[in-house]
Amino acid sequence: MALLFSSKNDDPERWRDVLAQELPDLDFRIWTPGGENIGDPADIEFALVWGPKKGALKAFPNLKAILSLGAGVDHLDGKDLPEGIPVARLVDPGLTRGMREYVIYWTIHYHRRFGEYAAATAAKTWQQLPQADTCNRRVGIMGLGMLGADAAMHLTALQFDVAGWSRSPKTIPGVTCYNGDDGLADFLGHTEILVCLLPLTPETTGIINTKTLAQLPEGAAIINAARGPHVVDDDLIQALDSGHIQGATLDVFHIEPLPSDHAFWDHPKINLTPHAASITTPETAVLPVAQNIRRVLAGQTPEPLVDMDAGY
Ligand code: NDP
Ligand code: OXD
Repeated sequence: MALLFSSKNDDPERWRDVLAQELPDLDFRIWTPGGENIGDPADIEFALVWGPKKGALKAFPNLKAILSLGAGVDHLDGKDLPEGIPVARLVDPGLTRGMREYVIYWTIHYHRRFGEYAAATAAKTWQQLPQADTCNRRVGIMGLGMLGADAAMHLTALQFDVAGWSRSPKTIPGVTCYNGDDGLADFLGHTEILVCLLPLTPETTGIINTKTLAQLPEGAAIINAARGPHVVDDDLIQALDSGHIQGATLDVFHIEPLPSDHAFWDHPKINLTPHAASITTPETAVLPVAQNIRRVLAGQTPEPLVDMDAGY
């Protein structure tokens, strides 16, 4: 039983070690562009990947499952994958906890105006600002999946006024749920702090643009922890410069690493993190990965299965 590991972002040796503890019989092979180390392609039954080379996975005739090293699967293109092989994305409690922290931290940053206090500190200005109550602060989460629903529930526990938007209708206790194109304008109109936790699909690409930003109330803030192309960069800069949007926290970008000449780096109303909202940690992520391998070996499908037509 062999697994092919292919990722430029993840440490193969760390993954080899943690997988060996869970599945001692697993033969761990690391992708190399020339095919060295891979051995006989017929041995490969599992592929654990982030951004594999186009078409590369079609070379393995006995592949049983493709396991994503990330929650998002926009690094995979259905056209490049072998037909009929299940693809599972990563759902890891450690990844979920990391995202929860990121969303709560930046929500509180805007809610409690800590950016303004940092600026006042730099100017040695002693001035208290009015303090709003969480009950009156409206936070809107785009995407109510594993990460969005978790963040929504924890913000609700902090007594924020939380809404969410998804493709299909949802019921989450304490969260006002909107869905579909018809629900978007209402959702945005009620959102002072907008958190994007959508998957990147043709429908969600460019969703944070001049039109949707204008639907947010004056002074709203943006937190994008999903994917860079959800945002139309120039539209966001314009909305920040006009003052309609007070600030944005961006973890993800069209090009990563963010090019050094990109306007986001120097923008006074933008906080940046380097795709670090929640980093996949092999020590926790190995459990769902190993569980999926066991499931497939037992004749079951890996979970959660990706609908490659929908793109998530
Ligand atoms: P899920 O697949 O569990 O959830 C996706 C959610 O988005 C679902 O609620 C889905 O609706 C909704 N959605 C999808 N398409 C649309 C649409 N067209 N209109 C409205 N809602 C839509 O994903 P996760 O929560 O696990 O992850 C979300 C994303 O977060 C990942 O795809 C990834 O890009 C990003 N991510 C970023 C990380 C970082 O460090 N920056 C780390 C991990 C993930 P429905 O429920 O109806 O299907
Ligand atoms: C993911 C990511 O999708 O790290 O898991 O962005």
